[in-house]
Amino acid sequence: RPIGVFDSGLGGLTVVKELRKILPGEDIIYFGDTGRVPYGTRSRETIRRYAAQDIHFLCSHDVKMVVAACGTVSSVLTDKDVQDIGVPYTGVVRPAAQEAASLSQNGKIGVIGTTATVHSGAYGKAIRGIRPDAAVVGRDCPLFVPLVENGQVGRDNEITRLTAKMYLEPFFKENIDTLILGCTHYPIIYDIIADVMQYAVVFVDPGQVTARYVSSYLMQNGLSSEKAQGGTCHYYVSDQLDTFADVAGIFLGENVDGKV
Ligand code: DGN
Repeated sequence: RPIGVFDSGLGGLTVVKELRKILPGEDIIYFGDTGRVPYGTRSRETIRRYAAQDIHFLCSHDVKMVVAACGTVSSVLTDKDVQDIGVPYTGVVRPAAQEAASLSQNGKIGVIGTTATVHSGAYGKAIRGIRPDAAVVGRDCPLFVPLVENGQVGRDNEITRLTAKMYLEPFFKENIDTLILGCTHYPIIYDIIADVMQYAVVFVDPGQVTARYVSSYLMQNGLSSEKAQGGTCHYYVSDQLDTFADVAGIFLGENVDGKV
């Protein structure tokens, strides 16, 4: 049975990329809600309703685990929302919060993400649940998603660099030592973010940490083994099939022609 992964659009493919590195023998079904992206600017109720439909779609493909590869969805869904889906579920917030809580020396942790993610306070809650002394500072960076989707990436990109300075420089006053890249799109502009932060913090990429979590969960529960012989990946989108290959390439870092 495949692992089911979904996102509001194609950003969640950054998580698929990490999963495929760490679990190359596993089959994956990906659903990107490209017809309704972005979720990050929508209300909590709307995001929960959309996510329930996305999960339902994946479960109809008999997946063995559901991964919400989206900072926004992971921040907004409650335990109750996912308790009846019938297969194990993880978002990206808990694994990333765990990692940040253990990596931070001074307990001052920054989180960047969409407006919905930051306003939900989910990272702060998850981190303080593990480390009550932690101080979590969130900042939404709504321009990063459209910049990445419009190809304004690459270390020398002046527009994205200026935008990053506007969003990130205030963190210097806060004395954070750890920064969570709390949105699927941010690993794509990691070089710029790290330059602006002068490499003075430890970065947590929720996609990477979540892929490690999924791998150990499946292994520990006998749902995966080193000998898995699959490795297929099927992609489903709710709209814009014609631009899928181009946009997916940004996030996967490889050509996906012919696999949709
Ligand atoms: N995938 C979303 C996230 O990680 O928050 C970003 C895209 C969006 O819905 N705004």
